[in-house]
Amino acid sequence: MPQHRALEQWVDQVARVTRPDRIHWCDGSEEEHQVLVDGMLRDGTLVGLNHQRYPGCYLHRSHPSDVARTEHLTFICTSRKEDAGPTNNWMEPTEARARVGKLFEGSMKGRTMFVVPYLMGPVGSPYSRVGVEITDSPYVVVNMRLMTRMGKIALERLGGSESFVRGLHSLGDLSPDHRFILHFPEERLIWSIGSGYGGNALLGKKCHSLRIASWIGREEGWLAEHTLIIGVEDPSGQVTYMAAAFPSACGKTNLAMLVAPQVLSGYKVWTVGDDIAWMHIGPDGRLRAINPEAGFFGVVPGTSVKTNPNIMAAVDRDTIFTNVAVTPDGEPWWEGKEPTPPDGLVDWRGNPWISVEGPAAHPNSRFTVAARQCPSISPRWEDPEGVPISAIIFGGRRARVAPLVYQSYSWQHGVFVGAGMASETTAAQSGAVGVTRRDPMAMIPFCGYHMADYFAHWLDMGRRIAHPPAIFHVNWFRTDQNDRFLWPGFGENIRVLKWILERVRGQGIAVETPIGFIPTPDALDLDGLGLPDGAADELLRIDSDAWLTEHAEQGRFFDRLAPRLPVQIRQEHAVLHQRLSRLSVPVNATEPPHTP
Ligand code: SAT
Ligand code: MN
Repeated sequence: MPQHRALEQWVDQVARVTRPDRIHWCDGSEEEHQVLVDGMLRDGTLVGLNHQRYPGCYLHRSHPSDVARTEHLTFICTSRKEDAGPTNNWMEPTEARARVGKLFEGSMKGRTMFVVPYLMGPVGSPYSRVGVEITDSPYVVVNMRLMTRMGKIALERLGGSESFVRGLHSLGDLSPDHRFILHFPEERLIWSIGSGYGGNALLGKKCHSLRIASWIGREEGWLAEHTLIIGVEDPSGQVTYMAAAFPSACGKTNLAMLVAPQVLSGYKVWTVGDDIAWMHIGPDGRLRAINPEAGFFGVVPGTSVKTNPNIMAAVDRDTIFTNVAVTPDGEPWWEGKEPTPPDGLVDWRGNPWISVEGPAAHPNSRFTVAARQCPSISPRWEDPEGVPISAIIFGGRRARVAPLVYQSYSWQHGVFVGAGMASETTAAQSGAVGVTRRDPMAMIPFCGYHMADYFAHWLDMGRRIAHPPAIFHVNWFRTDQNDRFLWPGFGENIRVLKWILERVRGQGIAVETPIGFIPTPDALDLDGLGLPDGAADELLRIDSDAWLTEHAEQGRFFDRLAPRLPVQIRQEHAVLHQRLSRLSVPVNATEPPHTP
């Protein structure tokens, strides 16, 4: 199939080192998919599920030590250490090649090497990019087929160009001691060995579309962000597009597919993307977002017809489940699917489930499904020009500090709000769960360069966008004194989106506070929600002591980024401190300041 010299040379060179038994160039066809699936069913890599109820669905059980991204084994290999910055692990490129290159020697012996050309972004979009992943995992190939535009279509787009991201992946021996996920942004190169899981192995996703793309985006003047993209349709039929950044496993997929409750059924959310956005300044001076992905790799536990009916309707066919439990009828099962677990479950490791030993499905178990199967998919999700973004929303899990929603005063202040973000960790990354970590723009694990330069790039983008989006912060996870969530979340989040929509149109009541514009409790449409007395006030309360502590923690984080930290971030940080010692002043329907 290939007639591409640079690509062929690279494939030959990799084959000489990794020594596979066979090389297969993937075309992305249905026949190829079936052959791969049949092979994996034979060797146990995939387990068939109940094909009456779940046609075309399969289960994959990953190695029990390989169930999430391993950030401590993820490296940025820039020639200068300071370009990777203090928040990334760094390895010197020559050392990285020597150390990890050894692990690739003969790593594909006895296996097939798959060459997987893929396109990130809609076919025909000027913003889309080609990558090629070489992998010895057929599970990776079938996932890449769902998550990207894979095969022939990508080679056609590549044509004779040598400009593609190279990704080399091998399962190696799957041992965490021999696991490395390396990025060489200057060479547009990714090396990943020792993991078959999600973001470690599907190299088009976090490795290419965020770590490498963020580097390219800074060079070329665009943004590669860890954000969902939605269109919010109001009762008049007007659709306003928003991008929202949350750390992994904080509900991006659910927000991207939100279904409004009956009282607000005039509002509809259209899904453009659930995880990543590439945003360019369009000819119209607006920020235009495309979803580089073609599928969803979402967290399964907690998903039900109540929390996300759209994804439930999507994952009942042609879906790959990873690390879920199985019922005796061969149906996939996970915590939160139904209130009571059925008898006779087999757990994610493949053993009879014993509840005291932990959940039946792994907390980071995932579904992989084509985006087009989602009933809420936007008619414009493959618009080659992207959708115009009117609001950027940052968010995280904060039990106490952050209010339900607030709006920044300007682009610069909004960049500071994103830079000051923090969230409590989840099962999406290995390590302790529930620990607060600073996670600016939800990009800490995914920014391929120095975080201070990243803030500078955001500030610079603001100067260049004629009509910049307004910037907000939300927190669905605020709890009361008894650690109970104050906000019901899920479909009810439309109430917050509605206020955001009003604000970007210059409407919506807000009060000016030290941290930004906050809605008055009456400005939020809480009709029919039945929040307990005082809950709305508590959700919107700013606890100045907690904020002063937060301010100090932000300061310690910013200190780590000095001396590259942009002066504007320092200024905003200082101004926040001044404002925290002032009283709130009520204002009415203030036009949000749109100029940076
Ligand atoms: O495994 S992934 O990194 O792709 C999923 C996530 O953490 O968002
Ligand atoms: Mn993510």
